[in-house]
Amino acid sequence: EQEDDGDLAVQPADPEVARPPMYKVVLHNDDYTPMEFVVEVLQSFFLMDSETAVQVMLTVHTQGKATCGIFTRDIAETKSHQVNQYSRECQHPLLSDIEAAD
Ligand code: TYC
Repeated sequence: EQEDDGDLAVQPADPEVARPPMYKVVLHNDDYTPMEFVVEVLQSFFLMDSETAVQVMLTVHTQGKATCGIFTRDIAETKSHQVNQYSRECQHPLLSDIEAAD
């Protein structure tokens, strides 16, 4: 008699099945947060070197917003919340949010 492994026991080879939806953490410009504070936030929460952090900060300053990193939804939400909470604690109006990357 033939043994039936069943289709459910086999993981599909399609890589789309294993890839979770990704989210960008987006930083927004404002008129009051000091540039040095934004650079510090980018270095500490997104592990950027100082040159990259200055570049991203200047992109936000001139374009209005920029992506700080791309993560799974839970990580993106946590990073954005941490940035907003730390900025509020330091009494700066700096804000981030998340956007679907795809
Ligand atoms: N526009 C701010 C200033 O001139 C600097 C700034 C950059 C603020 C990036 C927020 O996400 C930001 N001091």
